[in-house]
Amino acid sequence: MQSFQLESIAKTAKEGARMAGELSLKRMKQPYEVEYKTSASDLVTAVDKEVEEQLVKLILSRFPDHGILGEESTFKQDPNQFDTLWIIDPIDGTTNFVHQQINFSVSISVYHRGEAMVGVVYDPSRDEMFFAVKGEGAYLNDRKLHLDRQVTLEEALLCTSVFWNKRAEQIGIDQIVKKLAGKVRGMRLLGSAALEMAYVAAGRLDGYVSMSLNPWDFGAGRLLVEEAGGIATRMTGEPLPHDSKSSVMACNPTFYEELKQYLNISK
Ligand code: 2AM
Ligand code: CA
Ligand code: CA
Ligand code: CA
Repeated sequence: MQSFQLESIAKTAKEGARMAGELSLKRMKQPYEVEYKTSASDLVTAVDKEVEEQLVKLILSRFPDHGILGEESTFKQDPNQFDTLWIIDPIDGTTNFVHQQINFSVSISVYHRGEAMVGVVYDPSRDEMFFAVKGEGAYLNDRKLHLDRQVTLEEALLCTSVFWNKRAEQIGIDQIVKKLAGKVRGMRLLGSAALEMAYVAAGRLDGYVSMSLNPWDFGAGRLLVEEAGGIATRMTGEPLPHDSKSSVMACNPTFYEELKQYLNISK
């Protein structure tokens, strides 16, 4: 990827995240439709769809030959046929958007031939822009992020999501998380995977673990964590994919190996 293009892609990603976040905040104050996707605990709103449509429009107006993989499937072509792929989640934390009206985010990442180049997570409620470019570091607004503090697992504040279902019981991860909760300083569950990973990059959380997330949940967060000096992989230690579901562990490097010993059970 040419540096000129990387720069304009990064600029558009940031601009798109701000536009999407501001639109969500505005729509949140008006009535909107809420639907069940697969169950009462899996919501989608008219705002998720509208925001994704606006993002797709912006991206294609500037980069008509790029592909887009979005949670709400607004882009109609096969995303695998493009060298440059935008992976977007218009509202990460839809349940929080509906109930709490805070703690949701927009997540945008750009991959070139399978490699993460740009990652943006924007929290419109707090006006916090988490931003990373491959090889150029991670930022929260204008502040550069560095995970240079030594943290042991006993001192760590960990975060998890979507563990409490039948599949979790079958794999046994509910018991593993319970055991981990007894070991670490504290456990949190915020409800936006993208924001939780951004918080790991910013040192507000020391680690994040989850089963079976989609690339739009972790695509941006993983680059933020990596560029801040942390590690983000599958629970097996394998690299995170950009085109399929995966478990995720993202943390301060000090206790990565120790945490992996607890989690090394499944993809
Ligand atoms: P979403 O709000 O974009 O759907 C919630 O704990 C986190 O997990 C959010 O990042 C949420 O993203 C994601 N998630 C993915 N699939 C989910 C599901 N079936 N139910 C609830 N959250 C899900
Ligand atoms: Ca969803
Ligand atoms: Ca999501
Ligand atoms: Ca979403």
